[in-house]
Amino acid sequence: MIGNFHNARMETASREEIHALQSKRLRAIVKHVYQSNAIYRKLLDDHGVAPDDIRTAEDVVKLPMTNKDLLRTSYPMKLACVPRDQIVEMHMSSGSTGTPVVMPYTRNDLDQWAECMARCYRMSGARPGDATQITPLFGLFNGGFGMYHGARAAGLFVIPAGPGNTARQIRLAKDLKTRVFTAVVSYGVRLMEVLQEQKETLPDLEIGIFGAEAFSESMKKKLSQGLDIEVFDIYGMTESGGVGTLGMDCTAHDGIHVWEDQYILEIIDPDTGEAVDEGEQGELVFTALTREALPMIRFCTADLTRIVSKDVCDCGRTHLRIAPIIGRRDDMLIVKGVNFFPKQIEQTLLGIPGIGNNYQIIVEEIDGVNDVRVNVEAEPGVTGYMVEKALKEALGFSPKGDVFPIGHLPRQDGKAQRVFHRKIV
Ligand code: DLL
Repeated sequence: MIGNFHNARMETASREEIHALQSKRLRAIVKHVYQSNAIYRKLLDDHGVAPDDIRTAEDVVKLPMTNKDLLRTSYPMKLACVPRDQIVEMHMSSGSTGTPVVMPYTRNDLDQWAECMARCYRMSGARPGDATQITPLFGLFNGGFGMYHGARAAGLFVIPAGPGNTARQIRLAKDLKTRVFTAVVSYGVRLMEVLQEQKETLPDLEIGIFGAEAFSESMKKKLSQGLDIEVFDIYGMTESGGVGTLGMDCTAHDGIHVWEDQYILEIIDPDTGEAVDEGEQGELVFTALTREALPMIRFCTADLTRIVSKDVCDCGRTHLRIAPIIGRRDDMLIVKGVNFFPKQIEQTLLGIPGIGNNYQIIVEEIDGVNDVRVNVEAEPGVTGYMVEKALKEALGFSPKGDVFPIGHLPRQDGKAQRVFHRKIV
């Protein structure tokens, strides 16, 4: 299976070539951050490492790790590594708590983002001229603009729809013959639900590019069957430079290809900071090799995954593949001694016939002890007992299950909030 490429030479470069490029770029980026930013310089000095200590890609482990806190304490742009007049765009993630994270871009950074994102589009089978409906928010969230910059670079026909107004989205998709639909996962689900309610189909739609949220295999299957399209799992974050920068799965659907000429990837044990054995699950840490305005060095993402393979893929790409993101480290729930991620609940719920796509996980703390309640939408006939039984089989304990009619639970246009914490006194 030979895929569609945006940059065939780079996407199929030998691993030796990628390694040589990573080494060269790592040397350059470490010099860049050291020379241009006092906070980075102090971080490296305190860690006892100088730019000249960095020779090859493996030397990345000599560098200090960074995380969201560093970005927050240097709000808004104290960590920027270029003069202000070189900054041409910014995006921001607010997260659920605290100071937001601001990510500035130079012109070259926008090209870098567009390159990564264009590779993702072409990898999905999107071709120049394809009508591409972009539904993530165009704003501080990186989703809309990233998909836009990439679509321009890939020569696609951009429909900058933004989120919401699903009836209008359907009309646009029909009238303009949308072939590629991009969305945060839960908005893809919304589109499917409204089409089903209206007994409508979108015959021209062939490709769905979804991400930004935990994405279970059951949900991928449901979306691909419900919309009759091929579904892709796209990954990226504000700190890496936005959607698509960290890659997407290809038509072989055997892991997310991470653009290794642009990022060095490590998978670490979050407790010790040491590398896990290859193939083991851990926290993804990346170093941005080519960004100028604010390249993150050894950024601890809190996202958990594992390396699937470094072999050449059936699609011809040589860039390593990681498993779909399991969840964020801080999303892990511990209830009655059992550790689990919201995605496991989703996977289980979707296995129950008649169950809807919208659910809430309520973690109730009573006297310091956690209990969990799952609210889920379902067709008539599905009972709380059925939900509790399925969850007990999957998780080993039985959360309370409350079933609501389809359409009853609240929905959001952006990322869906799935987990709610309540303290009961
Ligand atoms: O969510 C970027 C994005 C936009 C990706 C649109 C895909 C589509 P942030 O708002 O900074 O950026 O959130 C980044 O979202 O650390 C993950 O925890 C989660 N995330 C992103 N993509 C996926 C995915 C965008 N494919 C955070 N699967 C990341 C699971 C994802 N989680």
